Amino acid sequence: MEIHNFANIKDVEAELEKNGHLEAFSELMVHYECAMLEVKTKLDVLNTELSLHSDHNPFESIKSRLKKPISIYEKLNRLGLEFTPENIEKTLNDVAGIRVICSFPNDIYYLAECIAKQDDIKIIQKKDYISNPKPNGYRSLHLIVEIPIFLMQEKKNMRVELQFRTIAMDFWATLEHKMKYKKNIKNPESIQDELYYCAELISQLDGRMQQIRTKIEKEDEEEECE
Ligand code: 0O2
Repeated sequence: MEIHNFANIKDVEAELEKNGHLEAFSELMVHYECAMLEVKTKLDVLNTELSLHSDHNPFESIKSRLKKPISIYEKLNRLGLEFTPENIEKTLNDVAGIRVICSFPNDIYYLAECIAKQDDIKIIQKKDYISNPKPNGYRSLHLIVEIPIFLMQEKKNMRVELQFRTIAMDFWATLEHKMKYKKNIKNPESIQDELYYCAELISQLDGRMQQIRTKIEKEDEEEECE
């Protein structure tokens, strides 16, 4: 298979055009966009409904993104696969991605449970990097979900990657991601150790914030009973 170093989106489009895949690729991207919208709406509905029953929203913000064509190409390339719409759909789970930033760790599991219970959603994969953090300290809950989208002529199941994190986990992951690309680091081991240490501190903070919130909720419940 030919390996290209695409400089920009125009090069990727030219490659797809050359192989007669551009139209199917564009259509597939629209389908992923629709699936992302469906999942995002479900989360917004849950957030609105849950805020009725408690004094805070379970999530602070949602970010969604479609994987860039160049990143899709590179991932297929790493897997030794050709850049075709069929391979994208068959192999990749993270073309459509949603990141949900929650206030407290318990909100993450509660929201994920609410999503998993919905009967038009199928959980394809669950990776709990909160209970089992990555060796570098990375924490988040990852779900791959399958959701139907209703198009003019057909109903189609699409996969979307969902990442749930607390504000604190997102703070760490965002900065770590930025620093990952820094080349020529003089002492990589000690940097890794430092980042791991920060991840542990952040996890302790999340735990303490959760304890404070649970305490406040208990006090509120006791007051209501009086
Ligand atoms: P981007 O730009 O965020 O999309 P797979 O996707 O299954 O082939 P993997 O590594 O098994 O690959 O998937 P996993 O573990 O579910 O992680 C995928 C995504 O989680 C990454 O996407 C990151 O967004 C995030 N992630 C995983 N590990 C780390 C980490 O150590 N640090 C940070 N900051 N983020 C992490 P991409 O495609 O790498 O990037």
